[in-house]
Amino acid sequence: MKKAARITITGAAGQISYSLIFRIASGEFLGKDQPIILQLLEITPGINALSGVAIELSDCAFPLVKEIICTDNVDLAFQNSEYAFLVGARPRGPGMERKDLLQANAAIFSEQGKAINNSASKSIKVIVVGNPANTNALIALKNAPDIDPSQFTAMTRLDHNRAQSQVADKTGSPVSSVENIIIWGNHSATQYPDLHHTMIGEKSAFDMINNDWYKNELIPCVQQRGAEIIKARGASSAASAANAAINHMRDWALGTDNWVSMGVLSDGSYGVAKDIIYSFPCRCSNGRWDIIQDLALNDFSKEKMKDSERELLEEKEAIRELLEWIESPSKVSTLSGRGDAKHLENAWFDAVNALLR
Ligand code: NAX
Repeated sequence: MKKAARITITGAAGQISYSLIFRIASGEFLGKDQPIILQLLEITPGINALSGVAIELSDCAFPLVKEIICTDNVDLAFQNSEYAFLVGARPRGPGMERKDLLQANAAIFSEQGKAINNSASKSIKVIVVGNPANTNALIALKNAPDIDPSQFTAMTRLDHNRAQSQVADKTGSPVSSVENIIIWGNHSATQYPDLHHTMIGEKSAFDMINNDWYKNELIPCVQQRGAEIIKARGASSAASAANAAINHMRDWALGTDNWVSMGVLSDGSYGVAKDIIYSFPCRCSNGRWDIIQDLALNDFSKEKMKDSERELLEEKEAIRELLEWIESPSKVSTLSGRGDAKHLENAWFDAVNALLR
């Protein structure tokens, strides 16, 4: 019998998790022979609802589930964790601008990044689902200096799957025959679904679709798909988001021959600014991802990729003070003339609170 793998899921009483947890528990993530321990995190007001999820999990009698930990303690949730699905996030409230949302989430993902650094396995693999996912992932990784930054990723796989499915429908092809889809950039309306390298069986996608459909229907459809679901369902995408999170983590952990889109820390590939979490085409093997290199880009693609890069740089600017604080907290202590740990911690919370105001 294999040793049980520890899997953390945050926002565990929310709607995405309600689909995600049960599929992970049934073995769809790591396989039917891999026992697991579920470490489920909620905020304190969500703990009661989470206990209901735990009861249902127990009632499923999943053979692979060895233990279920339900907690509002961040360190406990990440204790020795090997895989983390960061789903919980602060939703946009009435009158909240994107900047407010970024800053509110910065506080959450800073705390979780620190807990991962202090408590998790050093080989942990992290996917950030909670929005704004790319910038939340950046904040988490900056708060975890002892963990390799490549172990923090953001989810754009749902966008990738949406594009793949649309192309299959349009061309009447099996979805599995549509390969080499790319989502570049941010998980937002500036993301760029790129079909220029997409193959359908032996054919290039552009032999079967026309440019007009691609530019005027496919791209806006994928960019706006979340809003379309909210309008139809009265709630945001949940089952498809959970499915994409499993696809992303399974391919990363177990490997795949397919191209997959993942938000990862930019190393400057394709001229994208370094040090933002940007979605690139990746290949996964041996538990790591690599950006697929040397793809030709036309002017249309370059322009769309820049638009999304610009938005991510703006998001980064909105949380710049927090990032500067993380990178050189000593400046804060020097300025305030207070150097001990408690004062540093207080200064951190002051900085977060100042930004939240
Ligand atoms: P829900 O509001 O149903 O659930 C979120 C849960 O997170 C709640 O139970 C809440 O109590 C909990 N939570 C909030 N702050 C927390 C914290 N600090 N620690 C632990 N738990 C916390 O939202 P749901 O529909 O599940 O969506 C979750 C997130 O996924 C949202 O931010 C949403 O925008 C994002 N999405 C991201 C997608 C992507 O492709 N990257 C697509 C789907 C989804 O829109």
